[in-house]
Amino acid sequence: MVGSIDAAYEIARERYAAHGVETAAAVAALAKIPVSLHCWQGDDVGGFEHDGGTLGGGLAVTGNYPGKARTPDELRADLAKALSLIPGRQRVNLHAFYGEFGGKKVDRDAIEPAHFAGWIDWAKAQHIGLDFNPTCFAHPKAADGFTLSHADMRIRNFWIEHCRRSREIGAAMGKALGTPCVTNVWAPDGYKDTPADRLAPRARLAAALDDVFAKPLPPEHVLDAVEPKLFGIGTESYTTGSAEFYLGYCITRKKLLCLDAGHFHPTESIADKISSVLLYLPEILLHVSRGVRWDSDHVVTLSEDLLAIAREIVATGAPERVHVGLDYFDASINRIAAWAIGTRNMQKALLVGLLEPPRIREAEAAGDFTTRLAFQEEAKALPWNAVWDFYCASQGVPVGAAWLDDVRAYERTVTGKRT
Ligand code: RNT
Ligand code: ZN
Repeated sequence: MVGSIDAAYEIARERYAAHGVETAAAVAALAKIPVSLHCWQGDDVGGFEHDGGTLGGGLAVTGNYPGKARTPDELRADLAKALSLIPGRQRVNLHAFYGEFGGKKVDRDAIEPAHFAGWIDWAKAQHIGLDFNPTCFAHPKAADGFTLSHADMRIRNFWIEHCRRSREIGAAMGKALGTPCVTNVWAPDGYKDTPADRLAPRARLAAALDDVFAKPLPPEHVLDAVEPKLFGIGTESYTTGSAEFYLGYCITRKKLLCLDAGHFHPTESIADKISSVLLYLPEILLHVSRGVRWDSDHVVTLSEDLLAIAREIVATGAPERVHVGLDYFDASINRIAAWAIGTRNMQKALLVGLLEPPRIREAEAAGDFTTRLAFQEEAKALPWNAVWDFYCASQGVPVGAAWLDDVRAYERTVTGKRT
């Protein structure tokens, strides 16, 4: 097996070299792009508050595949298993309701870094960074569909306090782990049907966010991001935090804009947005996902859209300005497989972008669009998969579909035994 991987790589290396592409440089660059694995794929966006609350916020997880994580230790073990199947060093993205509250009722406006000490210790041991999110859903005070833009000041203040504390927790994570924690605010706020006043909730949201971000925190520890969405289940007609709202907010307040691939019109891709927003913002966050009809959160596949997104990240020439996170939840398949499939696909797409023949750009610069198209199409059939297999082998992770055997073994001994 190793012999054939090396032999295939050698042929691929030569083919790419003929196109002016150095495969070793592409692999080295890929190893430097972390992907943040969203913890919520492991337990169907359940969290550990255990108050039996419903998800809400326009989010829905479908499927009843056995074996979801029920405790922080189970979720960490499952994440570690997933990370062992993925080449390179990644990150893990947590939500506030994954804190460890020791069986006590700790409301969202009372969370503290101490509730995440177990996660920080674990991340240290895994040599990975953490990212974070306030959880502005699955809570009685979010039940009527509004949080940070709620008309009732008391409810607004509750969520402002939650988001403030979330930033402090993010900063504590970033400080402890020596890598900035991207802390992303997404508020589900919106109306099912046509609003009479579209402006007032947006004015309240802007003011609430200004309160959330009032305290300066060191960017070496925490990076603030905010996430727009076009619509959700139950917020089909209006979301307070629309794309234009947050684009303006980010540019004027110097925040990271989070582009979620499933948060725009169904045929709209975020690939084309990356270069535009990076003209005005130093850094952005992506929630890589896959929209299917009304759902914005299917497992990421190696689609044309994903390839376009990854290609644009690379084409910026500064992939470190784009923080790559995943955001999907599928409860109908093995959840560890869902992580492995989506993350490996993200990486494959990045690799294809990194292996792009320079001839394509050169042709464009010369006004030769015939050659541009010809080589764009030729590039699709270059043997990037041999480079990918080589990368996996060199990182000591399963090559090809062999990762699924690991998932099945873990299923037999661990997740399949959960009831
Ligand atoms: C919801 C947003 C948000 C959530 C997670 C759980 O539409 O995409 O990012 O998916 O925070
Ligand atoms: Zn998202």
